[in-house]
Amino acid sequence: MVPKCRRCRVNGAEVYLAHSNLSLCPDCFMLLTERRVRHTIEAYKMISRDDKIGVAVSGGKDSSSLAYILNSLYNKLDMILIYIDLGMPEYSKHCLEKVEDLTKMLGRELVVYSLEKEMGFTIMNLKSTIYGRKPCSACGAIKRYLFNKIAFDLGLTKIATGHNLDDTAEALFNFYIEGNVKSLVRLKPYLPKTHPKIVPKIKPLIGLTDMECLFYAEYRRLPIRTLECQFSRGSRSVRRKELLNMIVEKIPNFKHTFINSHYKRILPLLEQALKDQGETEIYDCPACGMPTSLRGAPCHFCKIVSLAKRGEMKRIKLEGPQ
Ligand code: Q46
Ligand code: ZN
Repeated sequence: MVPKCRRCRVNGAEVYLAHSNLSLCPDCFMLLTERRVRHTIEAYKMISRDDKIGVAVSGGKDSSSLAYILNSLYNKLDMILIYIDLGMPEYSKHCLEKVEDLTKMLGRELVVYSLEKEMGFTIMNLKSTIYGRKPCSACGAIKRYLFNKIAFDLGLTKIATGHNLDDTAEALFNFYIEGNVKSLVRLKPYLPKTHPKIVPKIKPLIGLTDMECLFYAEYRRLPIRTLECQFSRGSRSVRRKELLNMIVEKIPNFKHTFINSHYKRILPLLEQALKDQGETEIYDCPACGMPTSLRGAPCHFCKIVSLAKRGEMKRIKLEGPQ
């Protein structure tokens, strides 16, 4: 017999949330998911009435759910969608179609930035220049830089990204293993303005798992991509997520506890330690004028662009928050 939803006690439960031992029907699941996002936004004071928000969308389940939830929770909010076309054959076009459908569904404006048209190269060009390696760290650095630059040029006050609990647990896990304290400190649910050209970043989905975002997008019938980026399979981040999921099978609330302890207990200590060491300085890139943690040297984005244009991609260390 199908168990009843623990919330309404009327409908049959379809979703089981192991971390809270809760079985829910689709309606109650969607309602609870939206409430949890609102709670995250309020807890971290992510949004204020006069904000102009740019939602970074990719056609995936997370950013589509994010745009939909923000649109329904704050329908008076000044909000646009931003999509970066990375120029990957088939995949980028497919994602853009989904993003355009979502934009129509929400009745919002969409800004599309084409890497090829604006910069003269695509992620495929990078691929051919990184000997045998996936272009993901360069791709991530490009997207972080461009979302910030586009939002800054458009005069937006915040950028909302669809990073969820699984993404965050995976990234924290990686930075802990690497001992990468600077990146650990920058990986926050709400990254405030630390330089006049840095647009604050918010992650309203940080309390939702991959599975919750997927179910939400499916129950709401959001247009989401059905293709995966050719470089995502078997990547290190995917393998780290699989590893964490194996732990969750034994300890269902492991990721929630890991993230909560990090933000409540460890992050304040790390932030203080970096401040004491004077490691929080931000400089202007001599090539593009945008902010960088590198003193007197071109920022990571400018390095990638110049190497991509010269057709060589050396092993460069790319740091930074998601
Ligand atoms: S788009 Fe870019 Fe991802 Fe593709 S190349 Fe890697 S980072 S996998 S989110
Ligand atoms: Zn630069």
